Order: sequence, then structure tokens, then C-alpha cells
Amino acid sequence: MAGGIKRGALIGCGFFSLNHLHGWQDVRGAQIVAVCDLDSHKAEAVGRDFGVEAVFTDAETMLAQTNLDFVDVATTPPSHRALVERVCSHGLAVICQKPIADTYEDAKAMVDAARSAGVPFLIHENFRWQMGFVRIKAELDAGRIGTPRFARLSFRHGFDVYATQPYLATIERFVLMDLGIHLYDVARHLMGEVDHLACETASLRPGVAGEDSFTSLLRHTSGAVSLVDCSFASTIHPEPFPATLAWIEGDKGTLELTTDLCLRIHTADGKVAESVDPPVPAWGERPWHTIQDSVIRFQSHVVDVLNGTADPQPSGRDNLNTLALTLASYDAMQERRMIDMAQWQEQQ
Ligand code: NAD
Ligand code: 89V
Repeated sequence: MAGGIKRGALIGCGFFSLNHLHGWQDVRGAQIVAVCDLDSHKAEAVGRDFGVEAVFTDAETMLAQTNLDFVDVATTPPSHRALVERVCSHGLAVICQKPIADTYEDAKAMVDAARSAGVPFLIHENFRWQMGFVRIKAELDAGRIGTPRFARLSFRHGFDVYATQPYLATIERFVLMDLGIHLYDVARHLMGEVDHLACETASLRPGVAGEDSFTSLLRHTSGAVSLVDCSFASTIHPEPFPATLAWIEGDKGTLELTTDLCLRIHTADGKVAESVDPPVPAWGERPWHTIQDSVIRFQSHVVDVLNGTADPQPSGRDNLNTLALTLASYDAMQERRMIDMAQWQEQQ
């Protein structure tokens, strides 16, 4: 696959897929040459709007009839395993949106299918690709604050996410699977793997079936501790959605990411600050622009992986550990206990 324009297909032409498609148009080295959705109206509309002539309503037909290098799965989790396994059976690289799957069993099967097929398997998990977290990771790796020993990741808002993602109001397992999974990936990415986890959830907004807030405590294998909290039912002005507040303390300083997209670096030399508010893509809009910018960054990374010049960030295999934290959080809440993550994963 080295070099040349990578030919891709997108499966799932719904709300967020438009960001994928715009992102692929911005990325050098890849082109979407086919789209597929069970809903022919959605597939045809996306084909028309993005100039993709090959439009399908059945994934297998598309895979059989189209010369591809990779497939970008942008559907919701119930379809992820079947689609990823099917793409792997065609020997194609595959990217799958988060959550990778609703169960650990399905996720492990997906990872096994990609390994057996010998194909790259990435998860479209873009929070770690947001400008603020890219900068924080760089400062941590450079030792700017020494050894990290405490972190707080907080995502609290009152934005109407249900207008564009109505399914979020109907799923029994909601905010941990939708947003907690992002924050747990960032926590692992910045602070390392997790030894033990505790979690409390709450359902705050009437009419939302699942939990819409949670508070978690993570003990990392390094000995560091993270607090991860989230609410989709908060009243905050100005509305901070979709910004994550981050606070990371090391033995030599502190990294602070504010909800108005400023990175502050506190050390013995004082405090320096920089904006990590990315430009709004020509096709984008506030407040989604930080996520839209991260889509471009992530998809540019995918091309590097397809060209063999980068390792997947994150891979499906790596994302198993993020899914484990997410699913174990429900067990921690139900059983009111700290979860030993090694034991939890052995028992799956
Ligand atoms: P959506 O329901 O708007 O779109 C999903 C589309 O997939 C639908 O049009 C549906 O018809 C299609 N589909 C389902 N099964 C299919 C199959 N087997 N073959 C072909 N098409 C199929 O959902 P959405 O809001 O776009 O979310 C999609 C995924 O993206 C979710 O997993 C969500 O968590 C994720 N998401 C990620 C981000 C982010 O990256 N930050 C943001 C929003 C949503
Ligand atoms: O980014 C996402 O996964 C979106 C939202 C920001 C609403 O959680 O679903």
C-alpha cells in the first residue's frame, strides 16, 4: 500500500459522517471513492454532496465491486462488529468509530479478525487528537512538568446534543459509552494504564433513558490518580461544549487546559499561556470546530499508518483497554466497589 492515493469507502452516512467526509477531502493522500448506507436517501445525498459516484446500500456489494485500500466505518456500535469483520475478510485496512463495540466480546472479536487478516485496525477516537491534548501530550513527553501524579478531566455542559444525535436520549448505557470513553482514552494516553477504578453515575435530565453524568476515580499503574467527571445536564455560561477542562500536576509543574481553549503551563519559572483554539475549518462551525479539527488530524494520521510511517493511534487492540474502563465503570456503579482492571479483563 506504500505511497499513492489511498482509495477509501465510508459506511454510515449519518450525522457525524459529514465531518469524516469533509476531513477526507482535506487530507492529502486519501480519497473516498464509495459510500454506503442502509438508508438509500442518505447514501445518495452524501454521494451527491461529496461527488462520490459509487453509492451503495449494502456493504458486501460495495466491497465486492469496488477497488479499495481502506474502509471507514462511521455507523453506531450495534453494526460495528459485523462490518469490521466483513471488511477484514476482504483484506482491507479498517477504521471504526467509537465506541468500538457495546461488549468486550465483540471488541475482542474485531481485534482478532484484523489480526488474522493482517490488516491495520484503527479506532476513530479523536479526543486525543484535539489540539489541546496534542500539546499536553508533547509537554508531558518533554518532561515539562516532571512525573505526572494527578489529573482531572472534566466535560460538563448543557448543550442540546440530542437534536443531531437523537439516539443518545434512548440508549440505556449513555454518557459513559458516548463521552466517558473519550475521556478514558485521553486519561490512558496522558497518564498511562489503569490499575483500579471507581465510578458513580446519575441520571439528571428527565426524558434521557441512560445515565447522563458520572464521576470516576482512576488509580494508574504509575501510582498517579485521575478524576474523570462528566455531565450533559449542567448550566454553565458561556456554554463550554464540547471543551474538556484538564488539569495535570507533576512534581515539577502543572498543565491546565481551560474550557475557553487556553493551555497554561505552570512551573517554578512562572506561568505561560497559549491558545489551543484551532481554526474553524472552511466546512466547519463553532462549537464543533475543535472536534472537526481533530478529525482532520486523526485522518491525516490514518494516511501515515496506511503508508507505513506511523503506528495506529489508537489501534483497535489499544482501544480494548479504553472500552474495558468504560464497561467496568458500570460494574463499579452497580456493585458499589473499586474494580481491579487486570482481574476484570481476565474475566472477560
Ligand atoms: P447516525 O445514526 O446519525 O448515523 C449512522 C448511520 O449508519 C445511519 O445513517 C445508519 O443508517 C447507518 N448504518 C447503520 N448500520 C449500517 C450498516 N450495517 N450498513 C450501512 N449503514 C449503516 O449516527 P452518528 O451520530 O453519525 O454516530 C455514528 C458514530 O459516530 C457513533 O458511534 C457515535 O458515537 C460516533 N460519533 C463520534 C463523534 C466523534 O468522533 N467525536 C461525534 C459524534 C458521533
Ligand atoms: O464526540 C462525540 O462522541 C459526541 C459527543 C460530543 C456528543 O459526545 O457523541
